[in-house]
Amino acid sequence: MNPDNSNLYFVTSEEHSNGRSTLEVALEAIEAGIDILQMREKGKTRDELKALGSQLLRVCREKGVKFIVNDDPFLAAELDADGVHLGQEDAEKYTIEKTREILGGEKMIGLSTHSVEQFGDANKKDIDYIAFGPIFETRTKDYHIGADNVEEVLGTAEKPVIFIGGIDMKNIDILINKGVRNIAVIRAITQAGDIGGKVREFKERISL
Ligand code: TZP
Ligand code: MG
Repeated sequence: MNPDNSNLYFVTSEEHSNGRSTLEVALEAIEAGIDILQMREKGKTRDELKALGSQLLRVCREKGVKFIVNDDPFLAAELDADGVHLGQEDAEKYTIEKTREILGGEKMIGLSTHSVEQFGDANKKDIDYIAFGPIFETRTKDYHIGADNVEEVLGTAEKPVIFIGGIDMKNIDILINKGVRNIAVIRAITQAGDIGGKVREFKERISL
């Protein structure tokens, strides 16, 4: 991730893709200009994730899109992904130190945070970016934390912060007006009728 630029971070989810495959959705999103893709498929087996991951990685590499694997540093290493994204529980299970050993120094480690306190802890860790959210209502979590702490988080951040959770065209200006330039999105892209068009719309808004 380029810390000086805006980044559109797309998180896959076949179960929220209106019957389309993640590969199909991802190909359109990559073609249209996402910056980072995270493979996050809770319903797939490890073998399925390996097969899908190697296809996604190939297309991401061709287009200069960073490819991140959710949850599993070993799978990220096997696939030679650009990094891994850990939730708070994953980080407890593997630890950041062990994840770094598994992946090597050049790869990215991202960590999810859900409060200002967790964000403060993450800020001191040997990780490459921090995800903060869910900001707005989302299908994936049963709570959301709102946008009130966004400026504080941005003001104290020592690494790139990616805001996530329920972000769509109707609420993105709330974040943009607070200085946000990195956003992560699932449904606003996976459920768009015109995936490429939606990606370009998001890119335009965060690039202003
Ligand atoms: N972590 C916090 S919110 C979220 C994750 C994985 C889901 C975001 O999905 P959507 O559809 O963009 O609300
Ligand atoms: Mg996880």
